[in-house]
Amino acid sequence: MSAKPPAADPIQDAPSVTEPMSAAAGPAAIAHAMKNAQRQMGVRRTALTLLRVNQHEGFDCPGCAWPDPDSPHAFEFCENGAKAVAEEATLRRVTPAFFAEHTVEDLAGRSGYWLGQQGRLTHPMYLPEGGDRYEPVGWEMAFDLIAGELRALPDPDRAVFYTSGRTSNEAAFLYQLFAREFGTNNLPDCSNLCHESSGAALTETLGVGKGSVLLDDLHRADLIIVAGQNPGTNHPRMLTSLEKAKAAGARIITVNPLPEAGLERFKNPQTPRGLAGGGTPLTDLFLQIRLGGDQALFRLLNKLIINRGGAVDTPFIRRHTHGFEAFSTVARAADWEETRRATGLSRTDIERALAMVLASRRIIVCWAMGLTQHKHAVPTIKEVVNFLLLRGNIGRPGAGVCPVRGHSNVQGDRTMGITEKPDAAFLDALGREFGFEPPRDPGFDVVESIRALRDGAATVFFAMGGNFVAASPDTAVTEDAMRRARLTVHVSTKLNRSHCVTGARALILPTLGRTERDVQGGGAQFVTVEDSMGVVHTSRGRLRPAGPRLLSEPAIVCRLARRVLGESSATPWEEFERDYRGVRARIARVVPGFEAFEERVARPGGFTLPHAPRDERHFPTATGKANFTAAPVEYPAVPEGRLLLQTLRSHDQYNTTIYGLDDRYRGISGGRRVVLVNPEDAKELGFDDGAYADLTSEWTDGTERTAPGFRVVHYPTARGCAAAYYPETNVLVPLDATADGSNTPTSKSLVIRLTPTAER
Ligand SMILES: Nc1nc2c(c(=O)[nH]1)N[C@H]1C(S)=C(S)[C@@H](COP(=O)(O)OP(=O)(O)OC[C@H]3O[C@@H](n4cnc5c(=O)[nH]c(N)nc54)[C@H](O)[C@@H]3O)O[C@H]1N2
Ligand SMILES: Nc1nc2c(c(=O)[nH]1)N[C@H]1C(S)=C(S)[C@@H](COP(=O)(O)OP(=O)(O)OC[C@H]3O[C@@H](n4cnc5c(=O)[nH]c(N)nc54)[C@H](O)[C@@H]3O)O[C@H]1N2
Ligand SMILES: [Mo]
Repeated sequence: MSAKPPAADPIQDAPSVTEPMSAAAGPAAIAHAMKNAQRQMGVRRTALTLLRVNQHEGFDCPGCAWPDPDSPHAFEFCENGAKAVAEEATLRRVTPAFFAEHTVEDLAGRSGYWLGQQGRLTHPMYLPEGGDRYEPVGWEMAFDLIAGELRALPDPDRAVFYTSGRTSNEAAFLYQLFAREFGTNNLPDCSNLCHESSGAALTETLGVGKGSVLLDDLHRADLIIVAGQNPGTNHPRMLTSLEKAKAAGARIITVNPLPEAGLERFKNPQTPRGLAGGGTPLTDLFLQIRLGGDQALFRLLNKLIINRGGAVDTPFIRRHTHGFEAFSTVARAADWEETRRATGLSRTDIERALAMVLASRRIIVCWAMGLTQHKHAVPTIKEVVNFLLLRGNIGRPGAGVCPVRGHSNVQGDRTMGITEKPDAAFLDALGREFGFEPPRDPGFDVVESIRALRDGAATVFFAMGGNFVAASPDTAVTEDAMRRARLTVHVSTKLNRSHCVTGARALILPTLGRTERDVQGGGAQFVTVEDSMGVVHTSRGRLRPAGPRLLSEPAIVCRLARRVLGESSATPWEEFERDYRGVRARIARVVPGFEAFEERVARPGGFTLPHAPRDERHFPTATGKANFTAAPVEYPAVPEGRLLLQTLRSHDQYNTTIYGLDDRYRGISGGRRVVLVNPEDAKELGFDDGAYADLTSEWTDGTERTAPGFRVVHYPTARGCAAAYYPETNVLVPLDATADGSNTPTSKSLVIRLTPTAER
């Protein structure tokens, strides 16, 4: 199988390469943010908008899910937050005239970058069966079309309702309610591609699938381990917290195959020292691990802790945990030689890490996609939990698990019931509140949805945000599956690839973004979101909407629900659309932790959801205790002459949204088709820096997938490992290559070989 990049891409991909940087942010970051924002929004709008980001009376940054401090700076944003805002608040528009000019085939030949640069969607658009381009359509007609298709289905499970993580709590709650009243739990979401492994591991071991630390804990920790995360690019405001933690005496261990600039040194643009000086060094110990070696690393550390007399917290283990004996038996079998093979780390490195662990009473482990997107992601995260449990680091101030979420409300969407595997208690409460019998069978996750579309088991695809075909694995398979649908519908702010690879008929429904005013019959509305640490707060946009025809996400769901469900639904959809307070009143009655929602969310900074392990060392697991687990150690096997490839983000993108062609901290500019390879490996394989290679992934079932034409960059990554950007490399990820226990695509461990690119 091979997939060509879009053919007629007018953007020249010609990467040039300099030395990677060793510090993040600083004045250059502000300058970049401003330049980019002014290009999209002009000077006045830039100033007005950026001042409102993450303020108590402002809107929640549509960038990442990192929490806001109690008293935000006047400029509580970062370079990449500013880019996310500019991308949405841009003055450019994609109008019906644009669609009249461009056929769908033409659009399908453009790069994702080009599509995104065209601006905000302004009109509902319809692609009729057999048509070659989208045409404007009225909202009522659009809802009729969708209702017609949905009602004609022989079974509600033939429809799939995807969600991306920017959707507010209110919209998410309404959306899942609509899907379930319609009769299906087919509610896949971007979590399936993201932190699903964290949720699975934490639910089994601690009883709650979320992080157990608050911002304050980070500032009180003795030791923070950041494993498999690049906060300098993806959660830049986290660097401020790490800096604060260091100032209070914390030490930081970074575990990563790549030396990432942000973790090396941080120049805080909010302090004089960060603006003028060399910044703060963050990482005290850098463990340059091989891709997929983390479980082995933590297992050996666990053995060494157990063997060290008095190092484990015996009273905590006795009182609060289960399975310690079985775990310690297995852990004792860990050995140095296997750990070295799995991790590539030296004994000295690991002994240094151990000494830092033993010297620390309060330890936090932070992680993101570097741990979640592997075949053995779930056991890896469970091993991190074992590590923390051994020394009582759960439910103690300054300690705990900190999975750092991606999308700004991806955690809240789950809390609101966006999941294909709802628990019975949630369904009971929902059914009781709205007087219907919710479906009980589990629905499709992302990978299962693709299979269902491919096999004809699902024929209608509806997306609340996101860019499903570009974010999903196995691009050729996914696109082919999408083309088999009867109808594809996208509620979107910006044009993307998923609008160009459609079912027989397709709709684009333009919606308001976070930055925009949302006025309904009941007056000006706000929405709420939940950050990565379980803090729920309001978000209020102030800008005039990108066009008069845009509807908010809650309004779209309410109108669609009325049209599809008709008399059969007793839910007051019209009232919900008029005034979101009505929605919040229902959330308060259905979702635990949201009692007195309206009142508590009105307080500056909002409120923190309860978290039993954190708050009271109560573990709502099957055993009623925190569970040690004893999975066998795994790590990827890489045959001779092959490399292990991770697919990651550049500094100039938000997932499938490409802001620009530079990856400043890594020294790459003007192009994205690059593959970073350790210089020793590159030499052994016969690739000079600057040579061009095709990347071919080799999957266990014998199939191969190729992405052609990548510039080889000699880069200081761990031996045997390589890195290239997503989504260009999604063609290489087999649909069936997923994590055990979470079904998340293994985007961080693909066995590949390089072959010289024949012609360019
Ligand atoms: N500006 C910006 N912000 C974003 C996003 C964005 O695209 N742009 N995306 C958002 C989303 S949805 C998410 S989920 C997060 C993603 O945030 P990250 O997880 O930081 O994103 P990635 O670029 O995938 O980076 C993965 C990191 O893990 C390391 N890594 C890879 N494999 C391994 C491994 O096996 N072991 C270890 N120890 N390290 C490994 C990589 O070298 C890299 O540093 O960011 C969110 N924030
Ligand atoms: N190979 C590989 N694949 C990956 C990953 C990886 O690391 N490697 N990471 C995975 C991860 S962590 C994630 S989270 C997924 C991301 O998958 P998605 O969430 O599906 O993708 P995004 O690129 O974030 O979606 C961008 C689109 O969302 C729309 N949008 C933006 N804001 C709004 C809004 O407020 N409302 C609505 N309705 N629409 C909006 C815009 O039209 C924009 O084009 O990708 C996954 N795919
Ligand atoms: Mo994500």
